[in-house]
Amino acid sequence: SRYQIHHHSSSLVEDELDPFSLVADELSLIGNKLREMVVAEVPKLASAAEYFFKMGVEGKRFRPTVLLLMSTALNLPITNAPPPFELGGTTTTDLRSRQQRIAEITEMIHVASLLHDDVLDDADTRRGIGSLNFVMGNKLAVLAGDFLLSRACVTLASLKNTEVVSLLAKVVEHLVTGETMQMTTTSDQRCSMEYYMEKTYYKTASLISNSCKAIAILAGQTAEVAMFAFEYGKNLGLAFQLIDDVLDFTGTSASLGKGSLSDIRHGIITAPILFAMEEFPQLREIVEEGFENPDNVNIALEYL
Ligand code: GRG
Repeated sequence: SRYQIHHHSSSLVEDELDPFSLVADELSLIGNKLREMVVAEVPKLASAAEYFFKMGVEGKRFRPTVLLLMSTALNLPITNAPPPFELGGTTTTDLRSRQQRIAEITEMIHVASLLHDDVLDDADTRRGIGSLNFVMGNKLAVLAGDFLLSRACVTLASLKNTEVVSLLAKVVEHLVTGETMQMTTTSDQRCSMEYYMEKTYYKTASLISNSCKAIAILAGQTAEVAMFAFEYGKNLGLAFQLIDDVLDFTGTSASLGKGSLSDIRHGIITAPILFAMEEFPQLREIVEEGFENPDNVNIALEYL
């Protein structure tokens, strides 16, 4: 809901370039496929696994959107003609459907990481509803995340491309690495922009960059083009997390689908604080004292 689709925009140009509406039909196919992919035999596991794939709580689908657009860009032969901004082109349906599988796998890995993240953070809200751990307990939330990862792996293996398998398998390690870096920091690390950017690559950008690269590999593009796709996804992912971190300070519960100020209250130092610290070195003392004391949250906010 933070990136609303404006179906009734008055400007034709805006409509044509709205990335979400360009792939809206295909995104709904992916939504259906995801619901099929998460069907489990054991009823309790089934209801846990399908929790965030139901209509209305499917999130922004940012990653699948980017990946479908990446497919459109990379499956077309390079000509001097302007990009048609249309799906299909010379793309074979077989290639396109293999790339749709990447979009589904990526979204499934993403949701699995959200389920585990909410357990680690003891979060009570996600996407505007009770988090799965809050509604069904930590144990089922962990198991549902594991289940989604397994289903993602099976689909990944079915693509029979070992390079793509290792790229996305590595991403899971990166998610774990980023999360571990976030929860085990020295005071110097917490105040370092370099550490923040490295953590952000692992936590957020790696999934987007490596899945973009996977799209390029399936398209049969050269290693150089695959690297450009990776770089594009990496920068987009870093930008996405920077915006997410700003929104944590500026957003409302309604726009965020969870409470605001959750990072700082958990003692997680993000870009807005790091930038403010460059301008106001005295803020570092507050950061070092920590944010268990809510007064310190308010004092830090004064500097933003
Ligand atoms: C089990 C794969 C796995 C990982 C375990 C917990 C963990 C390690 C990693 C957590 C990584 C994490 C939560 C990163 C944050 C990524 C992020 C920007 C989430 C918000 O994404 P949006 O805004 O969410 O795209 P929606 O709800 O729209 O899908």
